Amino acid sequence: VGFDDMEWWRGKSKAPGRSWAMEITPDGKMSLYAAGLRSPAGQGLVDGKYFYAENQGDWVGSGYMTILNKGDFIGHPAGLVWADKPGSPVLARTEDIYKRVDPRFNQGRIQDDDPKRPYKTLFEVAKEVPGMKTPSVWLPHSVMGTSTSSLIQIPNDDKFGPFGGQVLIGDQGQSRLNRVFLEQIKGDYQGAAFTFREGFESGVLRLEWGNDGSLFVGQTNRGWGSKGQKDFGLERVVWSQKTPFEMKAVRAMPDGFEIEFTKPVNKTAAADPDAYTLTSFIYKYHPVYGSDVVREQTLIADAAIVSADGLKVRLVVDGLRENYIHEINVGDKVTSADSSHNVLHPIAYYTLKHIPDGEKLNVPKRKAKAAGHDHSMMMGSTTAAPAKTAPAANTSAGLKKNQVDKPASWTTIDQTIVVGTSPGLKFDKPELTVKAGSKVKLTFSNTDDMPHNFVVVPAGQAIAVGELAMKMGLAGVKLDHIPNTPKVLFNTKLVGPGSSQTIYFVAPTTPGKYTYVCTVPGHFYVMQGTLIVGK
Ligand SMILES: [Cu+2]
Repeated sequence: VGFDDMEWWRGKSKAPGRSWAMEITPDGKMSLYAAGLRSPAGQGLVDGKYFYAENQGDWVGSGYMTILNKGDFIGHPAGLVWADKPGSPVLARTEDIYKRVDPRFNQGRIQDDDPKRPYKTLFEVAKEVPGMKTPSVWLPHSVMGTSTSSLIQIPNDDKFGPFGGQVLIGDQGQSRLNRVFLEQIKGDYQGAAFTFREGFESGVLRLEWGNDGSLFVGQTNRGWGSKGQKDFGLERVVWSQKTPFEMKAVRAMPDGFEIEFTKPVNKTAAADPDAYTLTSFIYKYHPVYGSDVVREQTLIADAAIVSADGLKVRLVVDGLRENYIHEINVGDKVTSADSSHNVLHPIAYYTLKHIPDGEKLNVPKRKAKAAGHDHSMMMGSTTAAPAKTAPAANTSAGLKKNQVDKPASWTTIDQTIVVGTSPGLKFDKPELTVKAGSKVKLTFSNTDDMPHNFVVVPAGQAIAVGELAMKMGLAGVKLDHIPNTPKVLFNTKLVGPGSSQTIYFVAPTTPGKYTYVCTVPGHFYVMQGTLIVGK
């Protein structure tokens, strides 16, 4: 789609075929192929079929990759103005969408700021509109990336390791590669997304195989910030010939999932259904930018049945929901057979468009896990060891870490600080100074084009806290990427572009250097500053 000055985030199609995929025959004839594309930055063939990759924005709750067949309408309605032109294979019409979702709500605002507003999901609207499709595999926003780019199929040989036939997909904003396993259920593609490799030097944009089976990764952050701080980059991914301990594939089953690992698991550890955490969720379908995660539900694994060779675990799961994304987290309890390794990337996101037919295993249902196994407790358990950090001044003063109201007992404020952002994952001030034990009012104002938070931690702990935030997976998005650890002294929430939040805190009573950091996955490596606590 195109953007203009009139509420720029509402994408428009002002030229014939804009927001469409076009088909061009070998003899040069071009025709309309499929509609509803918002901001594709990658396309390619997977097993000879046409797939493309989409970016989050208006009408698109999160990035994804999907098959696109002739006549499909995949969701962004701007291009439907051309749907009744001669030769159009698309049956959906603008009115089909606009009578179900008001295209003008939230006038003047880029994000939906009313959590009580009724909404529909993409799959609910798609069920009612002819030819409207939902994506094959969602790539959950801010967890698996922010700006989906190229996709490329791994050749079906052993030159690139154990993932032949699967798909690699780049992310520009988070400078990473994700991996997607696809399968066909009821004639439709769906599957699971995993993290493959992070830490590229700039924004990952273009992928191409070398003759030797290595992968060339072309990168830029021109016009759009990236976690990798270089303006451009060209790197090569070469298989080390060592097989990582990973989830190779996740397949849908009539009663759950089957996880295939690259190496045999420790059978005792992998047979414990409590070793797996499952959550399902989806996004809103609406004309404003992106979407919160909605309708989140925790699922119970009733059984985890390990195959004789130790390579597969059949997870019997209660409460699967068709059309929802299922987060499957194998955590750190499932280990390799010799218990030497945890799963390198323990979280999979499976887009369950269809639950396959077939026989279900006769497994008794288990009750909800007892307290101590829920999300927040699990995050807490990672820091259950006695904390070496001194208790936060805020805690001892009876304030919250995210104290947004001026404490009633405060008659004065000793210091008022405003800190902002600069492009390229930076705070606008590299250093702030406060007096030990003083009462501080701090406003974090985000003028960047992506969300950030402001978190104060002891010196040297920024990356450790960031890595804890990364392990939160989907819960991280809900909890503003703030892990439950005493290492977080005080913090703002996740502040969106153009927004701000003011917090109140009592500065640490121990003078010295502290660090403020944005704990958004990827940002925390570089987006840091020094808080000097003076006497
Ligand atoms: Cu940030």
